[in-house]
Formats: sequence, C-alpha cells, structure tokens
Amino acid sequence: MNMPRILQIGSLSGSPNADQEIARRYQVLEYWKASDPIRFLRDEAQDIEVVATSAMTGCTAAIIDALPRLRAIVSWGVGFDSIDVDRARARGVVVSNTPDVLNDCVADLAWALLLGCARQIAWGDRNIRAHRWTERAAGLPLAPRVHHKKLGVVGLGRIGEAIAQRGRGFDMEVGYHNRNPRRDVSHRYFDSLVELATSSDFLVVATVGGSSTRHLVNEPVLRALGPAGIVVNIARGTVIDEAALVSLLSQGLVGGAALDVFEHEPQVPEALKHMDNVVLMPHVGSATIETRRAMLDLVLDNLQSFFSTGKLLTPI
Ligand code: 8YV
Repeated sequence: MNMPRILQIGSLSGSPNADQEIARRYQVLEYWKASDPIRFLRDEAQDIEVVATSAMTGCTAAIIDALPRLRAIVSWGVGFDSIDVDRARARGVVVSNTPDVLNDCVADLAWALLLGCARQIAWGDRNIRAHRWTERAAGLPLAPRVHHKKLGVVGLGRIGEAIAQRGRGFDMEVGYHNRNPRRDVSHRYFDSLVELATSSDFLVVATVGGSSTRHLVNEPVLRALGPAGIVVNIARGTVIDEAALVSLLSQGLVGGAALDVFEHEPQVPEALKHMDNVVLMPHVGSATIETRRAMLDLVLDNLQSFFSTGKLLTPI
C-alpha cells in the first residue's frame, strides 16, 4: 500500500511512541534529522502537502515558503505561537492544534503550582532531604492560607475557565482579565490587568502566547500583585516580563512565583533557582499519561481526516 508522505518537523517525544505510530501510517520525512535542512526541503519535500509538528518545534515562515504544495499543518499541543499562522493563512494553508483534551491537566498543574508555592511544598521537601528538619523548621515562615482568598485569572479561555472552576472549589472569589468580558461566566471581569492584580492574592497566567501578549504581565502588574501575592504561569514564558519578575522577587516586592514556562526555555534565570519562594517546573502542563495519549490521538485523527476529506477536525 502506498502510504501518504508527510514532513515531520521534530520528534513528538512528549507522547510515548508517537513517532512510531505516525510512521506506521505515513511515510515520514524527518526534518529534524536533516544535516542541511534547506537542501533537504528543496531535494526531498517539494511534493509535501502536510506537515506534522508540535507546540515546541513549530513551523517557520521559511519552511512554509519552501514547500510549494503545502496544504495543512497538523500540530501537537494547544499553543501555536511557534507556528507562523499568518504566513500559513496567506498561503491558504490550514493549521490544527490539540485543544480541549489538555484543559483539565494544565489546570491541575496550575493548581499544584499554586498550592506548592503558597504552602512551601518544594521548600519543605528540599529541607527534609537535606536533613534540615529541625534546623529549618524553627525558622519556617508561616504560609498564606489559600482557600477563601482571591484568585485572578489572566486569560479566561478554556484552560483559564478550568483553573477558575477549581478556585470555586476552594471557596475563592474569582476575577479575570480578557480583552473582552465573557457573557457566559459569573466571575468578576477586570478590564484593567493592574486592577485585577491589585485585587488578587494569586494571579494565574493562562492566556495565549505570541506577540499579542508579550510582557502583558509587566512590572506595574507585578508591583500591583505585591509582596504578599503569588504569580503562577502555565501559559507561555513570554507573557511575563521575566527580568522584571526576577528583580521584584529579589527585592521582596512580589511574594512568590510558580512557573511551568520561561521566556527562553530551557534556560531558567539562575536567580530563581536560589529563591525559596519560587517553584519551578520544566514545561509539563499537559504531561500526563492520559492527556498525552489524547493529544497524539487528535494529531492522528487530524492527519487521517485531512488525507481522507481535505478537512481538519480541530482547525485553529
Ligand atoms: C506543551 C503546551 O507543549 O500544548 C501546549 O501548547 O504548551 C504543552 O502541551 C507540553 O507541555 C510540552 O512542552
């Protein structure tokens, strides 16, 4: 049987056996293994109609431009800031991502980070492992209470909504900032992000990445959150002005930070690694067995749908 050919930009190593499962159904051109990528596209990929990629490996304008017959980009992950969607649209190329299937797991991680930072879980764990229970326990600063406090969500999309819903379970007052208020939710809307930060104990960033939100959470917003406030980011590192965050944390002007994403991944500012009021994770919001399986299934279903009907199941 003649399997359709696709170009895969990077290994989908975030889902176990993803590369093998894709290769069982398609003839895969492995872009990430090419020693001379430009030549590889010119010599091997001129007939390629479909690209498979991920939120991490993306798809640049240069790749889109180098594929004259390209019709679709199928991506693993909900974020598409690493894909040049404008260039794809201009070329009539459709793009799919993997929305919804990861909402709850990303929201769970946001809450694990929030609780972990507020209740000093990583700090306690580090001290026990270092045999410092008695030494440090005496100096343990009391943690802030979480329940019945104020939760601010930056970006009340599908993931933000799942985070807000969990906040209600902790009897929290929930506020949010979006470009426009949503009519279908009862949480309080703030059209000013500074005002949301001022009125929040915990500010959770759940908005899209990309140029439209770059440094949306800037120094004034972080100052407004204040010395008792904790900022959580499970969105994209670019949404927070990381240099401002490091500086305000080191001056005690922001209370704490719990971060799954960073501005220059996989680099993490050294200063953050030495702060007890900071919790760090290596961009793993969707990394559960069930969700990563569902993400791979949606990639496979989008590929199959496009090859059989010319339509994507979850176009962006
Ligand atoms: C990551 C994500 O891709 O879906 C997204 O956009 O950011 C996540 O699923 C994943 O956690 C690996 O970085």
